Amino acid sequence: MDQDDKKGPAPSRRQFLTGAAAAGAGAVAASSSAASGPDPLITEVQDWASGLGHGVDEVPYGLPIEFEGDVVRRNVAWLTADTISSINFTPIHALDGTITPQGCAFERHHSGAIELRKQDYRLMINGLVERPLVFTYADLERFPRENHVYFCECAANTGMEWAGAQLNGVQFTHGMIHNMEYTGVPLRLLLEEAGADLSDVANKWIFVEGADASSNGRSIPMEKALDDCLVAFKANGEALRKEHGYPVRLVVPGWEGNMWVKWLRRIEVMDVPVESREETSKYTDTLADGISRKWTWAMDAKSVVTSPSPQAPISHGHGPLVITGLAWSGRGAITAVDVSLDGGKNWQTARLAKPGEKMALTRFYLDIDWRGEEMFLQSRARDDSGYVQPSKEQLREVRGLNSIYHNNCIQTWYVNAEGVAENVEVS
Ligand SMILES: Nc1nc2c(c(=O)[nH]1)N[C@H]1C(S)=C(S)[C@@H](COP(=O)(O)O)O[C@H]1N2
Ligand SMILES: [Mo]
Repeated sequence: MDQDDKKGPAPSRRQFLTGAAAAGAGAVAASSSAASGPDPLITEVQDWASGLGHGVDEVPYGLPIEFEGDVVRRNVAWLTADTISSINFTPIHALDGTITPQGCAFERHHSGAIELRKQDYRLMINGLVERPLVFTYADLERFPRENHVYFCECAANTGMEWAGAQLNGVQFTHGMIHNMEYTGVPLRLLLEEAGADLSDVANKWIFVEGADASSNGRSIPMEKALDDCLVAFKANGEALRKEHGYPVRLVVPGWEGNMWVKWLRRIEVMDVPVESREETSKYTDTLADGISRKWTWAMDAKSVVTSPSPQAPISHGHGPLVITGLAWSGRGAITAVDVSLDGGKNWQTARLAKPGEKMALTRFYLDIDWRGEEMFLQSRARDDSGYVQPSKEQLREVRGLNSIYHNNCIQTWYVNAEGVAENVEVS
């Protein structure tokens, strides 16, 4: 549709689609005009129709087509001193559905992504066990396995936004998240195999370590370990990528990404938590009074509009607009997502692509007719524990301004009359 459209009466969606088709133009191409004559893309034989394409085997393992070359992980250079202990971000503004392809799923490592061959892989379970055991990769493959889709969110996701709107792109504000289908062995089965002491489970812990130099050691309550943790070796059907912990990583559904130890090498059964660096000085929230809150494991319900957003402006002019985004909760399943076009004054219920699944990303859509009005776009997630995603103000009332981690507040994008979006804060 072109700008003249503003003046006339709004066509219905049906008229609009047939009208555009009759004109031989792309249904929502703002630049097309019926007056410009026949479209050579339709009336003339193109190269791709007059020659042959690639044969099979041209690319034994396919990569995205070159035209999608901007759908890549990106980092923010000033955030960390180097790329070895650093983070990059998933291009969630350019993805749809819920599954994150491994190749563009964010990476976070403390001492770089290591190369560990399956045949060199060992997993030790020791401590309060009847039989300390070492599993090889081949051993793990002989246990009954399960498939589950879960999100993994770094506790630092959205952390740069506490004090005010900062990074102008949903990839950077919310891209420390990915969502994959994992194949793995329930950790419970391996703990049972080693004869872990399961008396007084409420006071038992495991301490998990990776094989990389940082080791990223974390304490996990035994109840969680027995409940739903997976020792995973496949993601989205294929081997884990090196950067996601090849050949084996721990999956800790709904809980902060730091606990999802990659290159998993040792699990010690204990009756106390270790209180390691990663769970004290890091990944801990300092409250307004300067006191740090101990243990914040589950990632509270959160959502964000991924398009339109600063990296995904509205480029098609007035008329039908698909507003879309992601919602998730570390405490269960998303039951609903509300979307506001006016900074939280009025809310509409979005359409969920599928019913929310436990501790997995949920895709939502709101289909509107956009007439060029300015918008303050927000989304608000609700989960099956009854929790409602808080505004930034509400979160600050409870947590103050000293926090970095675990920021699950409502995000606002200002969209102007041209469809350009910007990260802003409304209060
Ligand atoms: N061994 C090991 N495991 C690790 C880390 C690490 O540096 N080393 N980083 C952790 C952090 S902070 C996060 S957020 C997740 C990130 O997983 P990803 O790199 O697959 O996205 O891995 C966690 N597991
Ligand atoms: Mo993290």
